[in-house]
Order: sequence, then C-alpha cells, then structure tokens
Amino acid sequence: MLDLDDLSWEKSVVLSRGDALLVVDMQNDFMPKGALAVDHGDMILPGVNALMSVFSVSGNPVILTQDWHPANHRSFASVHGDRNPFDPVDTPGIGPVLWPDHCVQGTHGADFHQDLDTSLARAVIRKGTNPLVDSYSGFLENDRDTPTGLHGYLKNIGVTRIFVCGLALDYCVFFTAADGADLGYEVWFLADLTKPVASPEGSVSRALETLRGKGVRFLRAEAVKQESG
Ligand code: VGL
Ligand code: ZN
Repeated sequence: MLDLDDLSWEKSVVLSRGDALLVVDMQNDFMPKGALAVDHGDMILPGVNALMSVFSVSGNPVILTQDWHPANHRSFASVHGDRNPFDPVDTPGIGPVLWPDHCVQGTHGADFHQDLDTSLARAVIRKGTNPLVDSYSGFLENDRDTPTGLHGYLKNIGVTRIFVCGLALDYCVFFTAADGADLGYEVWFLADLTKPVASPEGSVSRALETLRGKGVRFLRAEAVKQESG
C-alpha cells in the first residue's frame, strides 16, 4: 500500500512562463456536508487560495475545473432505481462505483465553495455534462476519447508544465494529473492541497502508484517559489 508518506518530494520549484495551476472541483458538494463529501475537503481552501495568488501575481494562469452534471446523469445511483451510491458498476464511461446525485448544473452543490477566490482564475472548464459519460479528468471524458477543450486551451496559451490540486485526490485530481502526463505535460502534484474520496478501498494508493509510474512529481505548496527579479 503506497501512501503519501512513502513518496519522495521535490524540495523546490521556481515558476516560469509555461506554468499553469489547475484547481480541480472545489465545489460545495465535495465539501463536508456536501452530497459527495470529501473528508476535510474545506481544509485545503486557504492553501489553494494562497497558491492561486502566487500563480496569478507572477502572470501564470490559474484554471478551475467544475463538475457539471445534468440531473439524470448515469453516474448517479438514483437514476438506476435499484442501486445505491458507492455500489460497483461497470458500464463504459461510468464507474468504478455509482455516486450520490452531486454537482447538478445550476444548483448550490455545483457552485464553487464561497471561500474559493475564483476571481484569480483565468478560465473555468466544465465537465461531466454528457448524461451517458462521466468525466473525472479535466482533459478527457471517461470514454477516454472526448476532449473537454482544456488541452487545446493550454496549448494555445503556451502551457507546458501543470500543477494540479483540488478534489478529489483519487478521482478527478488523479485523472487530470494522469491525462496531463499522457498528453506530454510535465506534471507536478500538490499532495498537501488535495483530499481523497478513499472509496473503494485502495483507491488512493493505486492513484499514487500510477502517477509515480508516469513520472509525476510530488510536492507541497511551500515548495513553489516565485521567480525573483
Ligand atoms: C469526482 C466523483 C464523481 C471528483 C467527481 O471531483 O473527484 N468524483 N464526480
Ligand atoms: Zn461527478
């Protein structure tokens, strides 16, 4: 079982042109008391805001992703009638488990947490809008083929390195970081600015193992330094 404490950490990185910060799904439904609550999900808010500010004052773009489902999304246990949230499922584009209804378009649960400083973001990428296909990654839907447009946007503005944080470590942050690596970005994973769903068992260590295998670098937010002079 690989856990965060077993990773080797990058001690410092100086930001330069071509760096972008991706802030994944910092929405009410993933916060404590939300529909798909991530334990301590709100604890990372101050650190995420501080890092967004570091990127933005140095002229580096901050991009938010937003889980944005229609009310009848196939990833919701409720649309299957006889199934419960967290039941395993194995339909193309959906799974490995079913979810409680969450992040329904236009609802309070889908809004960003009120303490997230969204004014620092240059773009918001919404995902999960196809009722038949989920989208954990900010880059590609779970059919592993349909782009969200994020890759085109980042290429267009000259981004080559991405720094990834947000919720949840073992789903949307993991898939965003993994796809970023597969798409050729240098990926830096802000391990102290993310929290996991941690279901099913082993999801966190599998995610970390996979990221490590793809050459993703792990760091804490304090390791990010602004270019001086
Ligand atoms: C997420 C499960 C379902 C996430 C989104 O943001 O990690 N997880 N939808
Ligand atoms: Zn979702």
